[in-house]
Amino acid sequence: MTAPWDDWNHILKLDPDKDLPEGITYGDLCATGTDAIEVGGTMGMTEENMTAVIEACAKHDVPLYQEPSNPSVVVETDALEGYLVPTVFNAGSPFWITEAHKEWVRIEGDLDWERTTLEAYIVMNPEADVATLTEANCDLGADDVAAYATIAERMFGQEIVYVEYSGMLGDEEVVAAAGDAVDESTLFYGGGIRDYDSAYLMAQHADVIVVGDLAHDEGVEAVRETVEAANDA
Ligand code: 1GP
Repeated sequence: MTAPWDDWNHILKLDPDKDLPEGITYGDLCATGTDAIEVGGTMGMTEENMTAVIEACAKHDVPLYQEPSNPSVVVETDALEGYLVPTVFNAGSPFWITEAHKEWVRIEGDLDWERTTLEAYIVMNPEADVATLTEANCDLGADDVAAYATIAERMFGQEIVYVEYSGMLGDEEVVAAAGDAVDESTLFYGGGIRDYDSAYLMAQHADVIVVGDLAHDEGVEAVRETVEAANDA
């Protein structure tokens, strides 16, 4: 069985709580050559702002996924290819490992399982909102991260392992160790990719690089460069 992300190199993650640069539209960002758009963020998420971005991107020809940060912001729409749902392996609070997910199922009953896939996050930037919120233990060496990646794949059967440095460029040694550790899982890397070189560096170790803030800070050309690097690596 192949999954869509087996063929991806690049994801553009759009944060509904952040503006786009002046003169840039969601359509422009969808046309950067990225393999998929993920709509998600940590702070300020609502069903309304999620829906607005999903609707704006749905008009364009690019696979569209929601990354819901908690059950109350899930948008049910056929415009989405699916839901990529974080579970934070190194969270200090169990809410972000399984409890949020339990609440989602308790409230909704059966989910759309065919379109719902977990992302096994390893959160590495202690300054990032996601680290604070989930009380993540970011004091991890490359060996810890590799071991988390291994248990995600081998013990927990995760299709996607996500090394998350949101807001800063990661330690190459750590990302390389995660890349070496996974065999069948797809390794996502996100954090601090700002240009061709940083994208190329991380794309050498990860299967898929995730670019976030750059789209909100710089716009289309900068994102396009990262797509090119992801495809070159
Ligand atoms: C955030 O991994 C993504 O969830 C991307 O990080 O915003 O730092 O690019 P940046």
